[in-house]
Amino acid sequence: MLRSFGKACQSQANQNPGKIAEKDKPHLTSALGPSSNAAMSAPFDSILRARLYGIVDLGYVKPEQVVEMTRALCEGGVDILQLRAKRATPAQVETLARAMHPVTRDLGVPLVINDHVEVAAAVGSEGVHVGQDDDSVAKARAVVGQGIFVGKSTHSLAQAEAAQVEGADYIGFGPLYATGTKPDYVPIGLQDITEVHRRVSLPIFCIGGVNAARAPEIIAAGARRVVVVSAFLLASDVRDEVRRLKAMLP
Ligand code: TZP
Ligand code: MG
Repeated sequence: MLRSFGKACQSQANQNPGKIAEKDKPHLTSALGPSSNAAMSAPFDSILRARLYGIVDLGYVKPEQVVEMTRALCEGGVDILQLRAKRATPAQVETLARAMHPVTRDLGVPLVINDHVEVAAAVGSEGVHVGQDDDSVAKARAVVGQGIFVGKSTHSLAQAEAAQVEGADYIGFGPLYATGTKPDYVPIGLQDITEVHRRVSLPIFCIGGVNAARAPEIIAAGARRVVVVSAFLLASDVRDEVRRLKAMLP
């Protein structure tokens, strides 16, 4: 059955910015101020429903395998799919995105472009994802417009709160464990997962070293949504692995 990308005003976003402790208040401010966040950056239906986020990472997948991997991940049941190609040029990312998009669209899975906001705008992907060192959420949104959701990587409670104030539609939170997919980052462990859900009302996707063996402890620590990269891309049967992990999520 096809899933839709329907967009709806959501009621969860930033209902209580006062929850943020004074001492932890981020230095980032959106042009419109934190209180306008909920009205201006309502996340989309598809993100609110999403539990399992896959990434086609060109560190693991050859360009000629991208379309088949996209199909396998989507048919297995990922709810969102990102294209991440750290060493590719914008033109190469755009070519890959244009190859993936008909597949993701047919299967009702929102496509997110990592880093390249201009590519997301050109291709008309459903989302774009920025990191701490990339464009701000406001700048990304200025490029892609209001119709494309903007996600942000966060690596601490303070960054997660800042991303919410900044107007992100969802956040990644991690890496939970050390991972070869993002080797330069210190793992943050599981101990802040419950607290980040208390402080941040956006959809939170826990990321970094997530696999089926670890899923029970990650879920027990409070995670409701996860991102899985290498455990899917290196699986002998990608569809089966996606189904297996999805069945474990709450
Ligand atoms: N951001 C934080 S960890 C990570 C990213 C992109 C990589 C996660 O990959 P894996 O293979 O699931 O550990
Ligand atoms: Mg980035």
